[in-house]
Amino acid sequence: MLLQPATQTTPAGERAVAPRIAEVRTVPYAIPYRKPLRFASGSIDVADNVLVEVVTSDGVVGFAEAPPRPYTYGETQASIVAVIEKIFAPAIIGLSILDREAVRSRLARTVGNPTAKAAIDMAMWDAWGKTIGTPVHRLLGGFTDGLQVSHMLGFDDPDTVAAEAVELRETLGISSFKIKVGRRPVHLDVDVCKAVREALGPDAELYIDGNRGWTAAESARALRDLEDVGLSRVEELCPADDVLSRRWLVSQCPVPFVADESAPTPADVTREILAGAATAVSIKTARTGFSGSLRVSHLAEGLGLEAVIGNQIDAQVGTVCSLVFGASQEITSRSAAELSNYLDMADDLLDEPLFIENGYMRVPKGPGLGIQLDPEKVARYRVDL
Ligand code: MUC
Ligand code: MG
Repeated sequence: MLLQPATQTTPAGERAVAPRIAEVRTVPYAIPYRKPLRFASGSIDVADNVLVEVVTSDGVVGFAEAPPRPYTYGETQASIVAVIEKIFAPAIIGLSILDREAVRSRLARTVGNPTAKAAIDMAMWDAWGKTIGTPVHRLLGGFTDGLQVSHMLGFDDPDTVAAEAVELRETLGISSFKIKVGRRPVHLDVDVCKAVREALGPDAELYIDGNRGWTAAESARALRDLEDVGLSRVEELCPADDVLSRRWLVSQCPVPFVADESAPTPADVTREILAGAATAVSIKTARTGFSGSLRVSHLAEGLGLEAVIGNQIDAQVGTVCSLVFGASQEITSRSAAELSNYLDMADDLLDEPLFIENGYMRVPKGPGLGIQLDPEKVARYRVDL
């Protein structure tokens, strides 16, 4: 369905024309991981994501993707497709591509479904950037041209994890690593962290993420046992719902304690920080899009918190969204960003793969997100035909 463009009057009184949202398409696809990632709350063997395309009344196609994480947010590939097709698309078709806040408000009538909402938001930004020939990175703030990369290391034995870290440093120059811990005896994870530190030496940045897998007492023991490893921060070691014990843990934690899945929205961040349940935040564009991530990063800035660009185990489209956003803001550019887990996938959808040089990833230069899909790959990996 082609709609008439939305006619708006600019403050200067000129007539300006903004395209409307004509169609919202979903393309579920599946690409296996060469090396599955295992962590305390789940594991990933296949990227069963949903590509979301927002088509404007001018025929411009903006896109982004939604990665389902059932064990964290309750979304599945099928639920993302269904909520977009049945609820979200009908609620926003006909609005201007610039009506991002109105779209956000209409989607917010439905609780949950964070990655479905985020992908629509980011696809709208991509469509607008393409419409006016400008990179989204510049529309968001354009702070710097790229980010230092941090890699997430999943569960394995100490030697294997250490060898993976060494290889990534030697081949791509990555020197920041997040080690997954939790839900297994503390000493196993302590051994992994010590092996990685020993293999990389003192200059590498190491931090850990428990995905709520330990109790507060186990976490406190791990922090003591890891004192010599020199961690720069720790993330979600125990559940935020263990309200008093989490506060007890955070009050004795010698490094920033990152809220990730416990604080995906500005309201959650406010609650968790004021409750003493965290002292830093993870921002994931996969769940807050660009419009929500701006809110969280500005809130973090106002509160004086470290804000780290996290990885929802994104494929390359999602990785570019994290990169574009992270490099657009000063606060998120200060820390290495978790951008590299797409490396573990067997293939991807972009016509030109992303690359990391000297541990650094540069923002693509083209309009919108600055990337193109390879139509042959989209056709090969889509699972709905
Ligand atoms: C992380 O930082 O927790 C694991 C599950 C998920 O949703 O994100 C990842 C990484
Ligand atoms: Mg995390």
